Amino acid sequence: KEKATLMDDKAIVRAITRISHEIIEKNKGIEDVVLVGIKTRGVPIANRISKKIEIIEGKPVNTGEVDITLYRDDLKTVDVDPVVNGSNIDFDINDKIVVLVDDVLYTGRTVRAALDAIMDVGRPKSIQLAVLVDRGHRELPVRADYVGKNVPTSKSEIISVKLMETDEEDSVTIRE
Ligand code: 3GP
Ligand code: 5GP
Ligand code: MG
Repeated sequence: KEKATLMDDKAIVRAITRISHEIIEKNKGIEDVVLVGIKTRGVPIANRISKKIEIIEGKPVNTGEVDITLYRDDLKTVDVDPVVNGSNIDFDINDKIVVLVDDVLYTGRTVRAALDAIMDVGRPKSIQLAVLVDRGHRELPVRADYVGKNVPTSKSEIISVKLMETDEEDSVTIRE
């Protein structure tokens, strides 16, 4: 029941700043880089990375979103896979480096569904993954290229990610 703070507002800003620099470094610039946030909270994180990269590189980065519906309700653990509910990517992703962005990486099933959504839109050169929190327990061969914070969790723990854009505060907390 107790809540422990894993990241405060400053830690979230620093993690997003670092990830932005890592994306630029790994890809030797942002020439072919586009960002795609996974709804809900992957979207504001993608937008923040986008703004940060534009400040650092002086050039805008195309940023879109995909909506993956979790038919599986994790809090009740009904094993149904998440499916693509729609996407809003109004730019060309062919031969681009697509950086998928989400708040929490857990089993990897949401990311797998997001890969489907992206490959429906075009044929990127490559797809990378950025997450604010990796809580472990992967059920698929999915790993993140950029991680804000690695948080070993038990399956019964829940990570709460709050962002100004959706929750009027920036915080990452953990509770049982
Ligand atoms: P998000 O869409 O912003 O990522 O999964 C739906 C929402 O429920 C997610 O918001 C997520 O933040 C929240 N949530 C909290 N704990 C869990 C959990 O253990 N599993 C899943 N799937 N979602 C969780
Ligand atoms: P996965 O599909 O990898 O199991 O879960 C990833 C998605 O489920 C993320 O988009 C995230 O919203 C949600 N999720 C899974 N576990 C948690 C958690 O502990 N906290 C939060 N906030 N979201 C979670
Ligand atoms: Mg999410």
